[in-house]
Amino acid sequence: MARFYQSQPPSAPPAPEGYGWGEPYPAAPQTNYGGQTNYGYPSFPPGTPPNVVQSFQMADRDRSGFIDERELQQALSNGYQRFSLRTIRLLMFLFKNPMDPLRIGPKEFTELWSCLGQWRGVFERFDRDRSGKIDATELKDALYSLGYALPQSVLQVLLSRYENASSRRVELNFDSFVECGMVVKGMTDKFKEKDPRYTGSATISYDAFMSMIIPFIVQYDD
Ligand SMILES: [Ca+2]
Repeated sequence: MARFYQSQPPSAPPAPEGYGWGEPYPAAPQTNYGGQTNYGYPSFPPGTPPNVVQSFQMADRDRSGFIDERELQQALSNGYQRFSLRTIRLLMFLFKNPMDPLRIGPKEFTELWSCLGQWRGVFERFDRDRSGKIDATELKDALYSLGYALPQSVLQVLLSRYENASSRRVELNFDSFVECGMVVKGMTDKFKEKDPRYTGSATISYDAFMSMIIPFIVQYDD
């Protein structure tokens, strides 16, 4: 039986933890923000790069220590990349604090930022023709490098979302690439919960299946 994902990426290890996407960050932050409170904020994880702290604080206009989807969109757009609200909602859904599904705090924001940095690294590594976009072949290779061996038929369905009438060749900008990546990662992670030994198959009840998939589709299709 074909395995659609692997427990370990076959090649191309992910970018280092804490990579600040959009621009390089100093190898050793000059100030340790971990444990510090600014404006009564919940703490950032130790070693959080200063630009991550700054982006969060700039977006959190009401100084609540949490940011909502609009503020997250602003925080991530402070660089050069604007994310669609659709991608933002998907990111919120995947990185949410279980206690507060509509807002994220410093811890979730830092994890999200680090994850985006890794996906930015993958995007740039697999944009082999340097077009600034990821085509179908580049997407397939990129996902494979991360351990997601998707069947061609599934890839086609995934990409069909980004087709438009004027161009038959689908190319993804970073926003759409992240959206695709989060869908694949998020749904694979859900499946892995039911397949802890990574056999590639799982037995799942109807109720569990629906509970697993429906919240995801609602977010993604919003
Ligand atoms: Ca390309």
